[in-house]
Amino acid sequence: MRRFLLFFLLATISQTQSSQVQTALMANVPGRKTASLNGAWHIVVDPLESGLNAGYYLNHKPKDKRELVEYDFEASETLSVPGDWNTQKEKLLFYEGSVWYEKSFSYSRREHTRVFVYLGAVNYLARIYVNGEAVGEHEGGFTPFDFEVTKVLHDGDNFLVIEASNQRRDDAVPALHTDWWNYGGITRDVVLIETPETFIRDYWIQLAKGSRDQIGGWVQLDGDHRPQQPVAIEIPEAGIKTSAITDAQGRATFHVPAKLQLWSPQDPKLYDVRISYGDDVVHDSIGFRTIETRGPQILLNGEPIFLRGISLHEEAPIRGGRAYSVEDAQTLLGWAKELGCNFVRLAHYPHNENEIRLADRMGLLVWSEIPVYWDIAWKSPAALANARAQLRDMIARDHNRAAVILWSLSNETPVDPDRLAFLRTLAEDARRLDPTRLITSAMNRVEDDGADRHVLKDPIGEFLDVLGLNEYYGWYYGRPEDADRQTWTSAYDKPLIISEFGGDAAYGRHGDVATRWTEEYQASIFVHQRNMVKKIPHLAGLSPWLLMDFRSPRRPLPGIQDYYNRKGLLSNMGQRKQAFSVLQNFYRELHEHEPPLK
Ligand code: GCB
Repeated sequence: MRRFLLFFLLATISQTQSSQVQTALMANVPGRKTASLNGAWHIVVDPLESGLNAGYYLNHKPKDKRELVEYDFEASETLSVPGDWNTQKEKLLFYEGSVWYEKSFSYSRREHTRVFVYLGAVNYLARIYVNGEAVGEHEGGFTPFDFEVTKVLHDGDNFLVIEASNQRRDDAVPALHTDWWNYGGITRDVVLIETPETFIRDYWIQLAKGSRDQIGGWVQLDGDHRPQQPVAIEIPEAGIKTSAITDAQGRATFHVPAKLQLWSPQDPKLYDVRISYGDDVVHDSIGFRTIETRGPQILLNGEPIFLRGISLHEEAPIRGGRAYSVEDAQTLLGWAKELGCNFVRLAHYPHNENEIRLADRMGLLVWSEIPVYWDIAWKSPAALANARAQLRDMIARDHNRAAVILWSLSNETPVDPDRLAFLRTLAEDARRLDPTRLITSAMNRVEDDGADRHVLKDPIGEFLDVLGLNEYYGWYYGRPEDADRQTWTSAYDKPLIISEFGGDAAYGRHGDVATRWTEEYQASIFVHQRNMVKKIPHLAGLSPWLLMDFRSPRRPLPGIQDYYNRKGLLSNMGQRKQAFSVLQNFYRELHEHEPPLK
């Protein structure tokens, strides 16, 4: 036993030493030379996490008939990657714990190249091993990460083992309670990326802050030869061609005058942008627009805009489970368009990159959020470090997307000094990492100033640009018609978005407007919310709760919820409830009153 313990300790130490910590993300993976590792992976379900001690990552086969080895990936069942495990195998629907994934593949690296393994997302904790060597560990279920594997890859046969765990913890982000399914596993694409020895890791190419005719930005190289190197940026359609030299850290900054057709929901113009350093050439499709606030207004390209939005989870229509494909995103965002939206709130965590890129092409403005949801261990330095890393990576992945206008730091968090300090740190980070976009949070604590008068005074409002307010008149409190009498103001001269309202209805369940769970009741909530929000003086947008029904363990009511939150305007099978057309008509009305595009 002692000897075994010593072996285990040594194994753990050597793993930690060789393991990498995630640093700056690699931008624009779809625009690089990649080899997909998607498909069938062998799995071992490991509720007691014995695989770490037993060395599953070694993918060991018995040397002879005497040797005791108690796992065998090759003979084990498979799961499809990308995809959550909960909806692929019935026995795993409620599973929370560890699953080991294994994929064998053959690879031959070209000379003078480097190779990275890139994962779009693993929920929640991931430990990555290549050919039995630990290469890295990542925490956070919705942000991508990459690790270099150049030295551990063999020419020919290789294997990748990933331990994924969706065990909830009170110091994790999110912590123990959420109103969504804790879908576990490798939920987004896995690819190998081959790059030159020194290559373009990341770049920022957007309009310079406060300008509509200057592009400002930087290109970051990675590799031994990164200082004093020339990099070039070209936008052929706009006649732009410029170059810059990297500094000692490998970063080249540039500033260039540009006459551009600006991106907007009416005209989501994207330019082909070519970024090059020697033989390393990356193409991206980038839109250019400005976003700012003036008092209670949000200005897009200098003009006030009202955000006609809808909230949505990243849940697959019809098939169910975590959405991951472009087709999933097309269905979801297509419905948002049919509803008359120019805006989507992607709740409550960063969604797949393919969805943001589609929003860029479709002209949908995006609110993107990290899962600082309800109660978090506000005093825990580990929780703060984790939230900061998730914020950093959300911004890093999407900082060239014109569609994204709002970074959201949190949803419905309690008003308390520790939380204030926590969120202040996140706000400072967001401003430093991206001074061009707006910062928001969805809040739900208001003070009453007499009957039916509500004032949003949450102290985090001080450091946000846009205030999000979730309220559930007619569902969690009051009756739908009570909403008509409610007034909402805020203590800040800032734009206000009603970032959630709504109520549950099971598709096809009918009754009178006073009967809960019916389509009529839900539609009545939307009718009265419309009456109410029309009177809010600082209102800059809406993102009602929500586009489509989604799975939640908090919603067990048989025959109605069956473990789905039924606040969707569409059922999870894509059937429209009555409230869909109530909101659609309201958005048509609002659209007709919009000033014409200049
Ligand atoms: C909320 C939460 C959201 C829930 C929703 C509900 O306030 O922000 O995550 O799903 O209410 O249905 O209760």
